[in-house]
Amino acid sequence: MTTDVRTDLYPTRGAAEMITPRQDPVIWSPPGAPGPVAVKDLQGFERDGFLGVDQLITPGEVAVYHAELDRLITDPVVRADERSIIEPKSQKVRSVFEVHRISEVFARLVSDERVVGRARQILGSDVYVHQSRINVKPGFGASGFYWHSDFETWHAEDGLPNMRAVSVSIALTENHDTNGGLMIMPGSHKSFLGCAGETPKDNYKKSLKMQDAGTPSDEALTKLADRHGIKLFTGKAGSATWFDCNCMHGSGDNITPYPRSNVFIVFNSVENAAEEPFAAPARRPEFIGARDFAPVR
Ligand SMILES: O=C(O)CCC(=O)C(=O)O
Ligand SMILES: [Fe+2]
Repeated sequence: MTTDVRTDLYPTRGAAEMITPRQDPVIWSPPGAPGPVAVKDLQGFERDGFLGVDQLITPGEVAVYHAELDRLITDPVVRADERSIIEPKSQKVRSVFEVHRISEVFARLVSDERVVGRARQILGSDVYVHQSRINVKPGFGASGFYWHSDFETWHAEDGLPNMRAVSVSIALTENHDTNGGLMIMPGSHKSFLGCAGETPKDNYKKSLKMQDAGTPSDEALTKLADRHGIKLFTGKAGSATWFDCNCMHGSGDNITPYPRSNVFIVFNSVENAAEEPFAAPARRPEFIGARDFAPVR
């Protein structure tokens, strides 16, 4: 057995749940640094942990990306790939990971200045893609994502040392208030909820379908929700939500007939590259937690 001598700013997966105040900035670029995000929007992001953009991509572009999503989820080779996660009940494709690597169309989206430029501005450096995925959420019973902080997983299982990552969720179908849209607790990104319980081996195989290790208790979620409230994100196809890596967030099932399909891209600062996991027996596969830290150009 080896002893981990690194400083761990965010202890998690121990004997008991515990709260650590955030040790990192939310906005990493110096005040006044140029970029596509307006000053007041950066301030809102700092305060709330998220930023909504009404139209990040045009309706014409939505059509292109949506067609690519359809192509990927109906391709039997993609379905059989380990990058695809299948809903246990309906046997439909739930997510496809690493879409920026398996699809030129999504690769273009990642390096689009409207996308990567915002990530660079928030993180104050060059950035690489830690993870990308499409979340399909078809109608008639697709299951949701239980409450979690992405950073809790990325720290514990992928070894991201600091809170210096940001996600963008771009809607490829309309996000109604009924079809399982994203919910965030505003301001929850300022404290880190370390979860109780050791990480089992190959946890990701189960956690991608249903979270278990890394899941907050009912008591902690009640406290957080009482303190911060819960905001539901709705918007037309082409709208986007940027959110900090440590936001407490989740989404409900989609029992409507209307699919809620999004593309997610997670940017991490090149100065915050993944190390060894802080609280898991082994690294997750690279299609979930990248080890190629080449900056997006
Ligand atoms: O958009 C959703 O339903 C939430 C997805 C999510 O939290 C994730 O992919 O980490
Ligand atoms: Fe998440």
